[in-house]
Amino acid sequence: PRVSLIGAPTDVGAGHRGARLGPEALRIAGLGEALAARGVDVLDRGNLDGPRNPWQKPVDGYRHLPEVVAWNRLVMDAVGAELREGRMPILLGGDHCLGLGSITAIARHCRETGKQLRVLWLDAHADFNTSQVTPSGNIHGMPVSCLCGIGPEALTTLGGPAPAMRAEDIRQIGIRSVDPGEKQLIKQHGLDVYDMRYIDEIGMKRVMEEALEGVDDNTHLHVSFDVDFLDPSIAPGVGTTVPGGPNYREAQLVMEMIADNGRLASLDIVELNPILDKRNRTAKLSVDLVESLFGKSTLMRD
Ligand code: DIR
Ligand code: MN
Ligand code: MN
Ligand code: MN
Repeated sequence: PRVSLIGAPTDVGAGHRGARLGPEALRIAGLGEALAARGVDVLDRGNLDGPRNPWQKPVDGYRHLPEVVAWNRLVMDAVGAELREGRMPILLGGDHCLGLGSITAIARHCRETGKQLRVLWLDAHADFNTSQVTPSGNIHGMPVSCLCGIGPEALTTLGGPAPAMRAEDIRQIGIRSVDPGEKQLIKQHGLDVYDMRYIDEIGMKRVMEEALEGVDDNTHLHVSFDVDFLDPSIAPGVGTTVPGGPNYREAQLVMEMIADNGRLASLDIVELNPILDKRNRTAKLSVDLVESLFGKSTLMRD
């Protein structure tokens, strides 16, 4: 495959500063080199340049809405440009509000090319809040609702008429922190959530089989990887750790099964906060997982 790395160094959607350093942390951990070593044609497009983080309180339930809109426009355009060139975009965040711009571009590309969309949202959080129910005003807790057409018009219509995506196009995996109002919205909109309890009960292998069901040659598979998906004992370098996440092997299995499926067409790596990390270990683990996502495995398998 031909891959383009797009850095989006911002934390305007988050409640902690530091995710703006994510792109450099991933580069320093060797992301580009690891992909090249797997035979991937890698182009590093450098970083997008959006507004600085003004670090203000929420207004009407949204923190930094104009800045979030500006960053997401940049991301949408950059991701869209790679897709039109037939390259696989890897978005290096930045906080998870950027999933909105990334997936808006991807969903539009799917409409233009007649592909079915499947999004795997790997996260501790459902990111399905609205301004009415958010406990924080942080827009990184809202990209999924915005993609489904629920949210401020500036975000829901980023790429044309809302919704950018249907609730049935997404599968959420690893979820273990959902806010009270968010819980109701998830039920109401029928989101497919594989929470940690479900993973404990049926195991990661069956969860991934279910999440990938129907992903065929006519499907664009997008992975939105919030690094706080991982258990904090192995991935401390994120702003909002939640205990009880997938362990090292469960996370590897997720990536290996996506690789085996063979339809990965775009990826976000978000919420990495190297300020909170030790010796860049969370970025290194992320690179390790991306290697599996691109087909690295212990043995030759058939
Ligand atoms: C919480 C935390 N649900 C909120 N969200 C996220 O503020 O909306 N943390 N996405 O990473
Ligand atoms: Mn394409
Ligand atoms: Mn998230
Ligand atoms: Mn999260």
